[in-house]
Amino acid sequence: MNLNISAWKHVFKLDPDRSLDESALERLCLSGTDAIMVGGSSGVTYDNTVDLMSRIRRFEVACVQEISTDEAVVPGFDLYFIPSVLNTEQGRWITGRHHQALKDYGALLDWSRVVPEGYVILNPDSTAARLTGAQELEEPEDLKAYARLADKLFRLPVFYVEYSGAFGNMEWVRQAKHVLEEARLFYGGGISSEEQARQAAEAAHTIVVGNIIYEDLERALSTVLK
Ligand code: 1GP
Repeated sequence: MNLNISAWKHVFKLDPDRSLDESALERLCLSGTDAIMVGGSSGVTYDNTVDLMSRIRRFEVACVQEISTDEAVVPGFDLYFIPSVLNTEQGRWITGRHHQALKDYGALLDWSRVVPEGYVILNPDSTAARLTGAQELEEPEDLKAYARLADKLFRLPVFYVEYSGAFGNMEWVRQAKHVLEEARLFYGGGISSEEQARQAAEAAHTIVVGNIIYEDLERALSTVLK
């Protein structure tokens, strides 16, 4: 198991609100991916998260939670990724909900397991964009500015470019990666073939594959590049 996120090239993101049979889960966990991330934008509960975590735990692969609601934080994951949305004016998605969660549980957290993420949500039709009021960017310079904001101003270890549900503009992603000095660029959104995985892997540090798992498992597995 590799918990050094700087070495991660590929992550499968599983949604606790969607069903996956045992053989599919086994193939994903044994695929050679660097980590299984558990999280989603809607329908995530404590119960469905515990259930999925315990099934993934039977395998050696790193198993991490991406927290979208503090009601579904489950002990026992290897790492906890905590997103803050950078391209919204709605403060609750930047620091508001985080503040409330830390007020309640801050003293109990194992900070060595926490990975803060700076999120930029670029597909306006995605659930995450609608939920958080993500603002559209006009040009790659906007994304580069957010990359610097995450890397240099806030010193976040992960800059996450999220196109959830659509394959994004890899030239924008590439340009954003080039301005990062410390942070790692995670790219997720619409990767549904080996070819797209190659393009995204060339533009980003780490690629995240979600939806296609539930649509075409073979194609999802082909995104783990050998
Ligand atoms: C979603 O970035 C991930 O949070 C992956 O996107 O579901 O479109 O693969 P897809």
